[in-house]
Amino acid sequence: MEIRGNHFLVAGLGVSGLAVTRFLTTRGGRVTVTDRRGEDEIGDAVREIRAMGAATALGGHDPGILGNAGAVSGVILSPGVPHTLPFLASARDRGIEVMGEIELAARFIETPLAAVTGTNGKTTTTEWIGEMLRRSGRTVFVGGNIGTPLIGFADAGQPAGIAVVELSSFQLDTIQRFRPNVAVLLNITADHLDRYPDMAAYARSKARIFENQQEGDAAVLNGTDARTAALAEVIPAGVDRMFFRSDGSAADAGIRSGAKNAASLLVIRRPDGEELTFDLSRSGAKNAAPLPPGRHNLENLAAAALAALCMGAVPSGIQAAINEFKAPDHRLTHVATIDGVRFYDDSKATNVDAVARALDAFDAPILLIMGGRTKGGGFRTLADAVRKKVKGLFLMGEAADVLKGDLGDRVPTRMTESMDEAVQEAFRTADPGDVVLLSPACASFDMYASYAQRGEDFRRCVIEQTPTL
Ligand code: UMA
Repeated sequence: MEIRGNHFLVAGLGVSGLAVTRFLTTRGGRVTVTDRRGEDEIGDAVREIRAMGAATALGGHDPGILGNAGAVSGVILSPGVPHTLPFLASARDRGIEVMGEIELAARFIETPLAAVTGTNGKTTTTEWIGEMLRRSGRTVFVGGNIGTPLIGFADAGQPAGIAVVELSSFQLDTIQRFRPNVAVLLNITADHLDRYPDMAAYARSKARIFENQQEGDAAVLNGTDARTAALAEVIPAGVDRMFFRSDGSAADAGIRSGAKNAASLLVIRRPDGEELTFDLSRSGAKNAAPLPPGRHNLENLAAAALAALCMGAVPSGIQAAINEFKAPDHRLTHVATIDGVRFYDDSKATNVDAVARALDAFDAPILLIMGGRTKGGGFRTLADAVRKKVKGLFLMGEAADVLKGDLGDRVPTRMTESMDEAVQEAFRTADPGDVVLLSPACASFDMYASYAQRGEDFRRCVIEQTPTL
């Protein structure tokens, strides 16, 4: 793909759009950036791209933009920009290539690459693969949907021997030739139904991670999740298929109870029949941190170990990464224990399945804080779990009424106006031994800039509950 002297339209000026503009302009490309937000709303990034020499068309995606911008040879989309917008249809009609940031990056990357997608667990698994490879002596770039966009890795001259990337369905929607050497599909449950017409369309988007794989590549799938396992049929012939499971039944990677059930083992069966076992007790580890809680994290671990082995990790590196891995923040993160009440921040749980997993991870009664901006699909699938595990429900944000309608008849429910009120009320209702859990099942954007900011606010509110002496 020729960049020098060609003109590109970059859609969306967030993290991806900024990185794409930098990549293209430093390689001699001409760039016009369009964003639905205006200059005032975007702020510094506009100055930054102008300093790079880019032109701007802000405050909307004018359908006439392709004509006004001069001959455009490619449109590069940020993941948050729907690939179905009218001005993109008109670009395609004119024979202009429309691709996402991941596709653009893939065209310039030669580094062996592992990619991870799924509704939940992507970040933990991606980080875990990275850690297993680092502990095996490899240099690794970890990024994509988390942290540094993949185009940033290309822009920096690919300064690592292996790339491990988290991919969202939005990013997979706009690939063409992107081909990971190892592709991991963790699970598929309801999410982003505000952007996809139905679950089938969302699942098709996820399955695109396999579509360009070739003989010698590997596909790692969740054998316990029926919707995911069924997608094995779309994997091209010749690609090595591997399944992981967390329910104890046979798989390429599975979990087995250890001696006297005292500890669990991760067991990986090599194609030649050899078994590799990894101790999950973390006993004897120098800097041992607790293993991230919940059955879903055993699945994430099994998937990560399979993918890391395929990318060249050694067993001792995997064991070291099991012993010392600290899960990323805002995922069932223990914040504090006050008067015997344990507080957990699970702000990243932005869909119903993530909340179901969180509820499953605790045996104690739960005071559950939910709410935010709905992503469509409703919350009724949580009704049974809420009835069994939840002692009180504290709702906030735009989705509070819908949540009340879907779950409010199951347990005592209170509508709250703020995180402060939700945390105070939950704490007031809790008994020693109970869990206060923020696991919202919603996006954060009605009240916060990100799920991380929401999690930090929860933490602040919890800390303020600590009695001063
Ligand atoms: N915009 C438009 N037109 C539109 C929609 C958005 O111009 O129709 C503009 C917005 O005004 C804004 C810009 O696009 O200025 C934002 O672009 P973006 O939403 O693609 O966000 P980025 O900042 O580029 O971040 C994206 C990912 N965001 C989304 O997919 C929504 C980040 O994932 C990712 O880390 C980053 O690229 C680097 O790859 C975040 C995310 O929430 C963490 N992902 C979702 C998830 O994990 O569930 C998919």
